[in-house]
Amino acid sequence: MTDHLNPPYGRELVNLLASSERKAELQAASREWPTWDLSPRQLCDLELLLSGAFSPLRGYMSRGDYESVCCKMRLRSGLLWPIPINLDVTEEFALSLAPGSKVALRDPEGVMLAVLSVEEIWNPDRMAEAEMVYGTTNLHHPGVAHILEQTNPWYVAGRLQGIQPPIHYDFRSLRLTPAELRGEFTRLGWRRIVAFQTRNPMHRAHQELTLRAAKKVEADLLIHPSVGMTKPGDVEYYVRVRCYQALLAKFPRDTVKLALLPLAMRMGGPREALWHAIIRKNHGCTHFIVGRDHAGPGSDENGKPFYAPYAAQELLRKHQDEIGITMVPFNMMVYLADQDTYVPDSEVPEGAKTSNISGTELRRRLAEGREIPTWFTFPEVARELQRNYPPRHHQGLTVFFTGLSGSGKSTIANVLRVKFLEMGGRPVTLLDGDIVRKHLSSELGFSREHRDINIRRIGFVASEITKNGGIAICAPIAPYDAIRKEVRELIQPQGGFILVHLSTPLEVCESRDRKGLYAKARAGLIKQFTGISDPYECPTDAEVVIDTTDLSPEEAAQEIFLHLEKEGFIGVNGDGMSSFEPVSD
Ligand code: PPS
Repeated sequence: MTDHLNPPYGRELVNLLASSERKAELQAASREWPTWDLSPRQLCDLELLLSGAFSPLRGYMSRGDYESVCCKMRLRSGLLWPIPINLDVTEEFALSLAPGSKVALRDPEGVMLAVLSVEEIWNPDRMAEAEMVYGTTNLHHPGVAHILEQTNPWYVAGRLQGIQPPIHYDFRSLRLTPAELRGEFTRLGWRRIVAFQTRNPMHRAHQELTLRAAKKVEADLLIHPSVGMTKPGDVEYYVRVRCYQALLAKFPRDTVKLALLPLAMRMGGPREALWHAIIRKNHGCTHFIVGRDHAGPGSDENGKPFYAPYAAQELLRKHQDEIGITMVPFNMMVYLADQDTYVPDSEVPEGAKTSNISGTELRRRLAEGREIPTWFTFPEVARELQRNYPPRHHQGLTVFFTGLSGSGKSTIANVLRVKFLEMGGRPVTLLDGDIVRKHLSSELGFSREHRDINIRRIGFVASEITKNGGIAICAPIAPYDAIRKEVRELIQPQGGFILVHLSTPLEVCESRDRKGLYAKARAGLIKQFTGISDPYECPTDAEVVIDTTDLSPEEAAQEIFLHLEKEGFIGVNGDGMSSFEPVSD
């Protein structure tokens, strides 16, 4: 019995999972139906539809509901609902459907998760949707960018029958559906529950804020982080969850619970705050904390915030009674150094000195291996972040050479390899042009298409090495700018990426002609030879440019080393380990 808990939104907790007999029928019939492979965002939405976190929705919105939600924030029934929930598909797929069609919705492995009974198919005005839901069509808004750049152009409406929820192997004991969480609250004897939504690691300010909020309304606390898709660039949820787990010990016993919400956030500010509140009501919560700039997407290209800092609180204040959840509003918490305490910024005594560390500053400190003060975050949380965001000289790194044949790539790359080995600390792999062509790309020739495939393969291997903390030294000709940029995009998020352009002029390379290839190319014996009968696009984005005409390989390698040192990729003691040592467990 969970009757004493806050009732679901629309009074009934939706559960779209079909009975076992029905599932068997659906599975047998599904052979005839078209299949739609769900995107990561669609998987999140489906999971919350199936579990009833989006109660009272029973599927993807009809066109009427969608338009009403966009313009009036209400379903056609009049019920408040701020965010459209649709299945977006390609035009080709949409045109293969008709009302009455059934679609098998599958995960990336092909497992059928649900059956959609198609009711409507239409081509929405996504620009108008962005304007109405987010109040802007500016692509710097991640919600807008998603609608306009990643959402498919056709929407399909219809009811869902669930076969099984999306499969997760991580943090299973923390993944609780609304029904499971309600059951847990009942077991614990919790009635008044205040939920805290977050997409960031929690520091001392958040711990103070949530504790104060719980005390203020005499409620137990649910820490309910979004672990679906959040804002691009956020700390990945595996790390965050370990930070939250470390933080649990900082709360009074038996008054706090952690559960994960597979929500794909839209960064929709005020409207999203209403949505978050509805979802928490469905999980049985009575109260919901809304701080400064809730679900805020940040600022536009001119530094102007998309939403006013307390716009989300204003909107929820207006609608909280109608939703049936009480907002616990909070100002930003700041640290009063003199009193070693946190207070809301509205309660700072006049003239008092306050401190704060922004997300950007925190990332900078981590990248530089600097200390993170205990007034800002608990040491257990700091340790978790340091472990996962090591300073640059502990991160993986790719040094990517580009230049003509004979420009010195292989020789300098080899000097660099030996120097890194001498330094120790990170494993080193040399992906030299010739070696790669022997082992990884032996079937490829020198057409643009084949060269691009070759560079893409090198980039993939280097990105894996970089991700796993090693050093990849790549030394192909890589004559085309677009593919070099693609490789940079692939590797940069995994660690460091340094493009080194060996700009040694063609005449010098040709006069060296160590392999006799230029002579053959001039004689027409080798076709499509870079610099002679094939193009070389000089990079304009290289971090280091070296002309080796009058430089020894050691001197050239030293230039690269100096750059790596300046950028923090080599520790100050030059040993790759430097002054920073991760705090041992
Ligand atoms: S690419 O364009 O990046 O895929 O080229 P890469 O894999 O680095 O291979 C270049 C080496 O292959 C030899 N070789 C040629 N180079 C350029 N053009 C043509 N047509 C060609 N045919 C063979 C040459 O030895 C290159 O090695 P390096 O070390 O650059 O001299």
